[in-house]
Amino acid sequence: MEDSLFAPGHRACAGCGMPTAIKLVLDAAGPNTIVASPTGCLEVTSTPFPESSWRVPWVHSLFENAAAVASGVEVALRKFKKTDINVLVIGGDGSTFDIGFGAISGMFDRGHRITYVCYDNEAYMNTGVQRSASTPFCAKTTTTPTGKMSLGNPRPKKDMPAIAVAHRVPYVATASIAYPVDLRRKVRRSLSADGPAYIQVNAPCITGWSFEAGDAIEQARLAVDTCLLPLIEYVDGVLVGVKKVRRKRPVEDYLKTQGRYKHLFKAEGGAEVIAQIQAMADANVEKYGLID
Ligand SMILES: Cc1ncc(C[n+]2csc(CCOP(=O)(O)OP(=O)(O)O)c2C)c(N)n1
Ligand SMILES: [Mg+2]
Repeated sequence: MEDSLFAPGHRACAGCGMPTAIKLVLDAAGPNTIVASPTGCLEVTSTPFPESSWRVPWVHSLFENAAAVASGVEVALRKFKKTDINVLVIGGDGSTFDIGFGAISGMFDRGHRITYVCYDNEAYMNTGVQRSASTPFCAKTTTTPTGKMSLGNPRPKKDMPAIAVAHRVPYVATASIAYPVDLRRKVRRSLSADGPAYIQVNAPCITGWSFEAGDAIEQARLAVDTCLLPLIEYVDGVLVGVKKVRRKRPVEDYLKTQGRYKHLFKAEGGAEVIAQIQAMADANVEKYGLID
């Protein structure tokens, strides 16, 4: 990884899935790339002053406006006829699903040639594992604690890819660090789209999800193999790509390996919740044709 555009020496937790996602995205985009990132784990761990892991030009925005900052960069490049430079936003789920959502919607609507990559660790990790709209149903976070009164997050995960498709942008995809060839291909394809693109990369968080050290890739693979994370691809609003699941695994295989779901195997009502989560996975199979 010495020649990676995302240099080693960053301060992400040992075993974090995010740096792998960032390396794969930058590898695919290449050196002719400018990145804007909102506040979050990526920003704080990759740029402890005066050091930086970024080997491409990188700008830190506010939490809520990375898509607006990138929009300005893209317009300036177009004005100067520098149309061979990729403009990326790489941000967490908190800024993508919640706090920067308005700026993203505007970026999509104005039609900028920008690929927006969300590294999705399913909570506000940098500030201490608070729930975001990306947090899955009944996962434990510090703002959705578990106990007699609660089995964790009461809401299902917001369907951001569907919201991106609803903006009629030319390219939308989900991706996984467990499928690097697929991920890199999707980034390249997004960059040749004639307009905004959205790619959501599942990025397991060892601290917030609480799994065995060294298991980030395995966690990412289990999310796909249980059908909780469909790997899908839309071009001009049409579903053109679905990664088929050869051997579907029960959701318990995923849930039981993570501390954030531990309560479901002990508390009253936990079995019903697991059945509900299984039904969500089964609905994905139906909706996207995940199994041949
Ligand atoms: C407007 C605003 N609200 C809240 C914060 C505090 N804050 C900084 S990072 C962060 C969490 C980021 O979550 P996410 O985008 O999911 O990235 P992660 O840390 O999980 O990688 C929060 C709440 C902020 N910087 N600005
Ligand atoms: Mg997050």
